[in-house]
Amino acid sequence: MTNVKFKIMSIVMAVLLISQGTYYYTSFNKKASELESYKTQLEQSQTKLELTQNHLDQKQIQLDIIQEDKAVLVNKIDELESIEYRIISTEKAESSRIQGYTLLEEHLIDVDQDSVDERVELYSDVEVTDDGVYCWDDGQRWLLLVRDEDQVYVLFDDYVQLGRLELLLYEFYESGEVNITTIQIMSAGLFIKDYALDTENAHFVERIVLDKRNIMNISDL
Ligand SMILES: [Ca+2]
Repeated sequence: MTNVKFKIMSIVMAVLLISQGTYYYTSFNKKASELESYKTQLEQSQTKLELTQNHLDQKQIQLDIIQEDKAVLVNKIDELESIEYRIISTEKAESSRIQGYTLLEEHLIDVDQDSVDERVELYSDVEVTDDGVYCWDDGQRWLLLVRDEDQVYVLFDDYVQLGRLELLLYEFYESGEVNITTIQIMSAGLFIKDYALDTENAHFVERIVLDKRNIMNISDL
């Protein structure tokens, strides 16, 4: 090989090496740039994911609250639907109604708030001796009346086996509304009923507050 040929070959080799070095350099820069871009996108995705997760958490909290509210409403509806009401209208007072009964309690109270007292009367057909001793049997009929002049509301008229009927009267401070509650205590049952007068419609509404039957009452009766 002549000296000239050797020089030419050297120049060609140098050009090839330089161009290949430039290629690798350019390729490396491109790879680093893409990597950086992907990393940035990943960080942005991570941020979006966290924001979305926070949003989901807040929605889940709202959903839990709504579900709790729904459960409360369902319970209230079930409770109201399970309440049994009975309408008690007035009837003409007949003395025969209380024949054979003994008056146990009597209360004068203005139930319908017309400034005239009604008479709340609790009777039982228990016999009383001349000495005033009550001869309680295994069971008696009990009668609870609200007497309004010549009309009566018969709130309770039933036989109570191995038990008694207790009467509670109470008045609401603000409205002055009077309610009557009976507690029927028996060896095999326990019943609480509440009576409120609907003055607009002139009838009582009986609501069963507690109804426990087929029980063995272990309290002292
Ligand atoms: Ca009255």
